[in-house]
Amino acid sequence: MAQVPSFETVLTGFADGVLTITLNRPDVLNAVNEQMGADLREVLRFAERAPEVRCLVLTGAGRGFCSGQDLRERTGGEEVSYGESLRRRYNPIILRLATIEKPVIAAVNGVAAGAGCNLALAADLRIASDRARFIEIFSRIGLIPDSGGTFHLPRLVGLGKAFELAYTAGEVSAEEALRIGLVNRVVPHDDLLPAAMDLARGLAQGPTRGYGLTKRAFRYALAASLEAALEYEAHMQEIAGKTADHRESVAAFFEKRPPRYEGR
Ligand code: T3D
Repeated sequence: MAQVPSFETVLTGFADGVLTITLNRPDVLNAVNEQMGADLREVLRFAERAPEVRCLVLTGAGRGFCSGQDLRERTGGEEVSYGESLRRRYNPIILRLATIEKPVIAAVNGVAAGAGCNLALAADLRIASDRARFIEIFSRIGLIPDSGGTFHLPRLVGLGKAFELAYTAGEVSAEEALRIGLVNRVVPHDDLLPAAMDLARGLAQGPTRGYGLTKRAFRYALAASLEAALEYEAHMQEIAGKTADHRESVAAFFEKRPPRYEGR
């Protein structure tokens, strides 16, 4: 595959079809500054285009996952348009995570706050360390949940809980996150990356074209009527039915052997 590019604020690793993206500003709990926003947009663009990348793992260096917008960039006294900042920096990242036709796993190693929390919520799956904490912290600074928070949070935990988390900006422990459906799994801290990589490697060896179509169909159905969702399923299944992976899995079933998926 083409060389994985290197970045100033984001570390990358590639093995077994899995691209690992590590936010790397540990001194500020991986707060997102201008550079990190650009690096994240770039690495996700690369991941989308590289066919060898069949699954993504997003995690943080040090004791934080991501503490959201770097507030030091907001203390200079100059007028900043938050709307413009979201449209230019954050929204493209959230949209790419949500639409890239490859599984995305957030391996949440520590505190995830503000846009950092909502970055994790935009992933398809979340595995949390038992040291993870989730904070929809925006109301502590008089803001509203952004970076997809208004979309993903109520869908994951229900509207009532979403209001509670947004109004109180309360901390959700890993254990509570599991209970309310904010994460898929909690593991002991030292097992986080091995567990995330195990899951990611398994997915990367799976029928990833079908996973991508599943993701499109789920995303479409979130904002559709039943009738429209059924029609979209038929459309996606038409495509899935023509994949090499589908043919291979049917052949493998009758030959009583494990299938070998190629993601096409
Ligand atoms: O602006 C726009 O473009 C609009 C978009 C907004 C999106 C957003 O994300 S708004 C929300 C911004 N984020 C926050 O408000 C979170 C701020 N951080 C905190 O409240 C706390 O740090 C945490 C609750 C996340 C963790 O607390 P704790 O006690 O575990 O760690 P700490 O000691 O507060 O932080 C450790 C260091 O990281 C500390 O630096 P120091 O004192 O060791 O030099 C702290 O200042 C720094 N840090 C943490 N978060 C940020 C940060 N520095 C800059 N920006 C941060 N977001």
